Amino acid sequence: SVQERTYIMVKPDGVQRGIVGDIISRFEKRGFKLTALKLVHATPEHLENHYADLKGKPFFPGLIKYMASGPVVGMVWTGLDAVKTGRAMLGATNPLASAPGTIRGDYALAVGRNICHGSDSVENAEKEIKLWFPEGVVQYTNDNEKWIFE
Ligand code: DAT
Ligand code: MG
Repeated sequence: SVQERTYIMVKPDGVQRGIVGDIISRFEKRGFKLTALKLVHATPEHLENHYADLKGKPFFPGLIKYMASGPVVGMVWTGLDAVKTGRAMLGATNPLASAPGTIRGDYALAVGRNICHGSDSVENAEKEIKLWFPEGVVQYTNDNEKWIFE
């Protein structure tokens, strides 16, 4: 759908390394609409909720520690096929398998420091948006839409 939403989050390494602007810029230039944005130092409890599906994996404690090590930038982007296209823009989970031109393929080498999160399904996107933006997102119309969608 043209109004599909995805949750994109620059991880603490992406913030520290100054890649926030580039990631925002990629989604803007692709034609997605910025729908919510926040810089937050999340608690381990909040991050365990975000990554609840991965509880029990051997890397889970390290993942939570890394994600809680500094602020993250959470965003909601809206547009045609936002979840799938967002994942394509991110690249593979392991940056070594990410094509150059993708976010992870351009900026990362290690799976445990892959700089950016993106929702993997529409259902999970809506769950993540609720978790990170319980206050709701911003409703507005973007006048560019007639140049991006038929
Ligand atoms: P993705 O972030 O591509 O959706 P995921 O949801 O399977 O991947 O895992 C969440 C994060 O956990 C991932 O971005 C990095 C970390 N991770 C996944 N697999 C890992 C592994 N084998 N070793 C270390 N960290 C891992
Ligand atoms: Mg995932």
